[in-house]
Amino acid sequence: MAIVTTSCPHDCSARCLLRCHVEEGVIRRIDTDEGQEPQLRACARGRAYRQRVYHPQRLLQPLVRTGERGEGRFRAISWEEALARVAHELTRVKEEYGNAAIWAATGPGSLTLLHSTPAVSRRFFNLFGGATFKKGGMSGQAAEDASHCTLGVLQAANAPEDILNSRLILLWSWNSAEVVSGCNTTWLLAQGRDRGISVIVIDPRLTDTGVLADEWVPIYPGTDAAMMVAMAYVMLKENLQDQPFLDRYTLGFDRFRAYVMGEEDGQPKTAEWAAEICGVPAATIARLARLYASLKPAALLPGRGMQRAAYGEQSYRAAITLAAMTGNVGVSGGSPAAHWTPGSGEGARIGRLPTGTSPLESVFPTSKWADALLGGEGGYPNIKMVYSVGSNFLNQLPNINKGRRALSRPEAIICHEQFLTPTARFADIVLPVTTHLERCDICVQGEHAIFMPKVIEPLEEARSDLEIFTELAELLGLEGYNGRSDEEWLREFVAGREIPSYEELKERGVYRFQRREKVAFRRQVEEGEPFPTPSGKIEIYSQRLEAMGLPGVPAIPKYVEPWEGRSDPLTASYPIQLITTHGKKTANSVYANLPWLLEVEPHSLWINPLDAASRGIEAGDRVRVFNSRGQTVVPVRITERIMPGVVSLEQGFSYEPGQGTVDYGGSANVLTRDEVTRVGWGGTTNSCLVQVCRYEGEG
Ligand SMILES: Nc1nc2c(c(=O)[nH]1)N[C@H]1C(S)=C(S)[C@@H](COP(=O)(O)OP(=O)(O)OC[C@H]3O[C@@H](n4cnc5c(=O)[nH]c(N)nc54)[C@H](O)[C@@H]3O)O[C@H]1N2
Ligand SMILES: Nc1nc2c(c(=O)[nH]1)N[C@H]1C(S)=C(S)[C@@H](COP(=O)(O)OP(=O)(O)OC[C@H]3O[C@@H](n4cnc5c(=O)[nH]c(N)nc54)[C@H](O)[C@@H]3O)O[C@H]1N2
Ligand SMILES: [Mo]
Repeated sequence: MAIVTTSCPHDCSARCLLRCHVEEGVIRRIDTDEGQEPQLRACARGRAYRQRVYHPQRLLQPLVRTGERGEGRFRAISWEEALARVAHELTRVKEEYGNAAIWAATGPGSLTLLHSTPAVSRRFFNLFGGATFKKGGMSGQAAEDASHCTLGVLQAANAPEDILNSRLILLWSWNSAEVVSGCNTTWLLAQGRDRGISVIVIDPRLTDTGVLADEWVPIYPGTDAAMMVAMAYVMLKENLQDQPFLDRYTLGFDRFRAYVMGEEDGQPKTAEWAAEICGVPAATIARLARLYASLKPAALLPGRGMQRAAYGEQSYRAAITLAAMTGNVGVSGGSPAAHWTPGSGEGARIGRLPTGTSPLESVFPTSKWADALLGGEGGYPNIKMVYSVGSNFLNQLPNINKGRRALSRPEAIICHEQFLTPTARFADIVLPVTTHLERCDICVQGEHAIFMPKVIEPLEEARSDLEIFTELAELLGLEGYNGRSDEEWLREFVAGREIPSYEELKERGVYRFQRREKVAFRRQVEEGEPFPTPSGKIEIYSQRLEAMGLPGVPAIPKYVEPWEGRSDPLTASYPIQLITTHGKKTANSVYANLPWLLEVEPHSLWINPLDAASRGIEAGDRVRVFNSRGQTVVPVRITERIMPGVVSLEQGFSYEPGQGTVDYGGSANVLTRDEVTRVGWGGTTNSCLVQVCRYEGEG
């Protein structure tokens, strides 16, 4: 049996090592790195990949719709016919309505250097004369906007292993034991804990990361900025802040102080004030403030759940401010508390498929895609055709019931997919795509690159997105889309870069880059280099935000009361806050159909025993979770691992529509609101009120 090493291409923020045991062209088993530490050890999802490649529901032939949109009735057609139809529709819509009428719905299905779903589509549509793209991330948009206006960069963090130099780690909305963020983050965390570093988790749920920590601090969703501002109050009141650091490196701290002390609005932001809002006892807030200000160096590591919310910018701005107040920016063992995702910013070390530039600037906010298709509202481009590649937007973007209505509008919907996802079911033509195991590629993340050889031949008629667009480009007479073999591209990506040679990468399988800078902003703090902001300082007061003058976006970090939070009048009908999380069984909507992974933990709604009891909900029940936008029926898990007043549901599971607005698949987005954060149009799925009741069956 041959052992072939590769990795995964999906959107989970890690690139680990998979070892495929192949016999006569068939994968028999997949395991992972068992070598020297630090390993690139894969999770259960990667190791279960055999079940995904050979899944009985894999799409292996081009399909054309025969039933109504969404019904799921299709007939197989030849590639020749399928591509001719797609080319015809592209030409027709372009001629009748112009390129902006095409929504190129690209998603993160594959995030590698060559077969990248966003890159292959952008390259195609840029040659074709442009298309409309969605704008504003679901992932970390508000965090990025906050980091950019405060620190001048979209992302920044110390090297992952630097947490071992910390004395205190505050994992704020961060669940690295389940939500992957680099290969070894949790392994490092476990080592840190064993060395006696204090680890504290602040999260409405006791996650697996919380289980590993010394302390779990439950907090109401959307209220983190209130707690952080109160920590600042305690520090100022007791004179615990690092004033020399603030004087030297920050801008506008006095204005923040005036807000915190109540000089601005008459309300001192005391621990008691925050306790009312966030549900964390005042004594705990004060204790954490003293701890963070005294135990140094300390790393406040923010996750993204708290910013995928109304006014999500504020929690990150407040976190960065606390990091500055405690002098933890630019020091080993500290953390700037900025947005961070491993794997970005590494592009310069190795090439990738060039996308060219768009001849057209046409966008709408990601969460507003249904409004754009429904037309009228918002002045969005008038969409007549949807072309989806590596995206499951109907299931993954908010307000599925509105989305479903919107999908009756376009004249044509085309989808490249591996499975008949909720989105693909609405397509007119579905084109079957290979998995990464059936094509060759390279992936990069953080400090390493992994060569991804073709492990097996493509199953039946599946083709790569790149092949599909190459053929379409030929049919449409577009020149210059692709004149190279996959291997020629990969050679070009490696040539003249840090990796010595293509052959060496192929031979070794994994290449570890030289680590560049271990401590973010070290030069700014040690050598006096300016921060990359307009003032050269950490902008606690941001002139840029002031100039924008957006409602709910003050120029200094403040707690801004969220919509669909605990004080919203909507609580009269929908009294419970729903958070929809990323989980260990899935990478967004990928893997949600693998039986092996459901054995890890069944899909369920988490609810506190108090909330269950007051509703007559018992273990083993199914519940109906609902609000004005929709309802979903799911099994319940009654557990003290979630605080009262909050329920949680892992996102990614497939929409299975019943009558009206009901879903039986436990799909989170039948409930979520299609609203965006103010600065950069980020997702706000965690600002969502619901009611829960026992499911008694229909009728
Ligand atoms: N296994 C796995 N890994 C993944 C992914 C995946 O689907 N599966 N997805 C990848 C992608 S695309 C992304 S964008 C990232 C997402 O990474 P994150 O956004 O960080 O992940 P989430 O699970 O949404 O949120 C993290 C934690 O925040 C908590 N939380 C929610 N709301 C609040 C709040 O208001 N305050 C506080 N303090 N905590 C809150 C949640 O309970 C959760 O435990 O993960 C990446 N990694
Ligand atoms: N309620 C709620 N909703 C959320 C979130 C949340 O926290 N709460 N998180 C959001 C976040 S952060 C993200 S990033 C989005 C992600 O949501 P999407 O952008 O829709 O991405 P995925 O769910 O990763 O879906 C990728 C699709 O690509 C397909 N695919 C995989 N490989 C390939 C390939 O090589 N080619 C092609 N053509 N297709 C391929 C997969 O089968 C899958 O259907 O979800 C968002 N949705
Ligand atoms: Mo994401």
